[in-house]
Amino acid sequence: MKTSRTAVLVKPDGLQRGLIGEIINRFEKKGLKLIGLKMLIMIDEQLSDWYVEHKDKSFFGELKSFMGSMPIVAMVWEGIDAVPVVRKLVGTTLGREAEAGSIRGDFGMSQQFNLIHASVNGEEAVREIKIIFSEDELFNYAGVMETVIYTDFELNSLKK
Ligand code: FUP
Repeated sequence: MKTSRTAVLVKPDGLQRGLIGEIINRFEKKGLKLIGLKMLIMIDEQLSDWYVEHKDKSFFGELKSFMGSMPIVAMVWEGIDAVPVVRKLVGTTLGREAEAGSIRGDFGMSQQFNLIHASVNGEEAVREIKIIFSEDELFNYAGVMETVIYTDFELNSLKK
């Protein structure tokens, strides 16, 4: 068991669809802890960095211009296994095929307009968080609900 941080973006379509509150609500209710939150328009340099793994793909330019066309809401969530937990809540890339109950499965139909981004693994999360947040924009605070979200055993294993 390991606590981890993961980066989430509510994309321009998620903003326009009025899903910011719904998305935050789902993560909060799951028991994840919000440690960073920011609204911004990502600049081209940030987007080229963010999507570097797709730089040779045909959709790269279109994806970047879509993502930079409007403000997005960036968040950092923390919890035990936060990266895979959040990926599961988000659902698979193509909205039409995403699992019912997931964010993309419940609210999306498209591949590019898939509402939300979530880090794919721990390394990517660290890399992505740095693109948008400085260390002093991330908050370390005691979550009073943690003792009912996790058992003592789980909480103690985090301290080891
Ligand atoms: P995901 O990790 O589920 O966000 O998806 P990917 O890393 O595979 O894709 C990154 C983004 O590129 C997705 F949000 C949607 C977009 N995309 C397209 O626009 N067209 C494609 O053919 C594939 C992905």
